[in-house]
Amino acid sequence: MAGALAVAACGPKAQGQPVPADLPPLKAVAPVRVGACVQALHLGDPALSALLTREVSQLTPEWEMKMEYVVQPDGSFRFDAPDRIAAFARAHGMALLGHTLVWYAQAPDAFARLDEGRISFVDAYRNYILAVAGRYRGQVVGWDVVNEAVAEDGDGWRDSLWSQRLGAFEHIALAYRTAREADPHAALLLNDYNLEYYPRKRATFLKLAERLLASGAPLTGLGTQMHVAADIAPGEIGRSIRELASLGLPVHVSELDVSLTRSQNKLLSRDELRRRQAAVYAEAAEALMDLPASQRFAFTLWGLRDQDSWLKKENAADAPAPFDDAGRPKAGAAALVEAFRG
Ligand code: 9MR
Repeated sequence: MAGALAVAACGPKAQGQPVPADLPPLKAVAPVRVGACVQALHLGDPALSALLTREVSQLTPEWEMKMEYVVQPDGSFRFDAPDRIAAFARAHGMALLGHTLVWYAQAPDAFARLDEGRISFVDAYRNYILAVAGRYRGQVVGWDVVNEAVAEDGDGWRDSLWSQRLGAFEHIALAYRTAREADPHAALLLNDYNLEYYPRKRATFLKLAERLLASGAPLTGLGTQMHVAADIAPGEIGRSIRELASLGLPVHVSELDVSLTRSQNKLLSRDELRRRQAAVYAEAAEALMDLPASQRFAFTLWGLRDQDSWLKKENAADAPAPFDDAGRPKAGAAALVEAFRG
């Protein structure tokens, strides 16, 4: 009844949809860590840092812990921005998720033009992982060790500088072994996207995880990014999460956002897409909540506010996040609260 009254006494209408005025923080109702990505640059925005502090219990650096930031043109490393994110997390009692050590999409020139007379490629690769995972040892709950390893059509693994120089499977296994060497306690995750859209990609992703485990590589969890569109068929997210959980490893909903403008179904009105967007947020949370507690790693949103989302930079008409530009909860945030409460 209290819930019904709260809904009746609606606060400001966020993006046209009524949201309870007294919506509790996500982290207060979720039985898992709730995360968000963040850029060091944005931590200076007091409205954002207040929203993060109120809503989430885990942070993922959106890009400043990747090679594109850490590796400088001369091959040296810089950590000022990721250190600021780590300090913010620590100061606010939040967990920190390292993202990401090895990504096919990022192969800095410093690696490509390595003088192997001075250092072998394999040593440079290991040194990088040891330096980064070692620096944040004891500060991170885990790492997305290898990001997006599986080909989009599910036909094997992605080609990259790393696979070419170190071997398609070997560079992946080596990344896990080296990350474990650097940090004995961090969760070591394999992270990928479109797993809910492409069953073949999901199957290859699971096979890769199985092969890593069989080889003795210390893989301890699976991340499913979930950059989805609001018109995704109901049930697909739940099916994907259940299948991913079949290996028995913890599952991380690692980068969830729900695009309006990427929807393929052009017959759906903007209002209908917003309604579906809230339902998709709920389905993702419910699917994770349906797993045994030991298999729920965390639930991470790739941007709390619309204005911070990479999708909005791609298409200004998008509004993929659970909070609007001003940080007011949208129907998606209300749906998450309901779903977390069970
Ligand atoms: O949202 C991130 C964007 O700000 C960065 O410019 C980009 C490249 O580093 O990465 C985006 O995040 C990606 C994530 O790291 C991996 N999965 C897909 C995400 C969206 O592209």
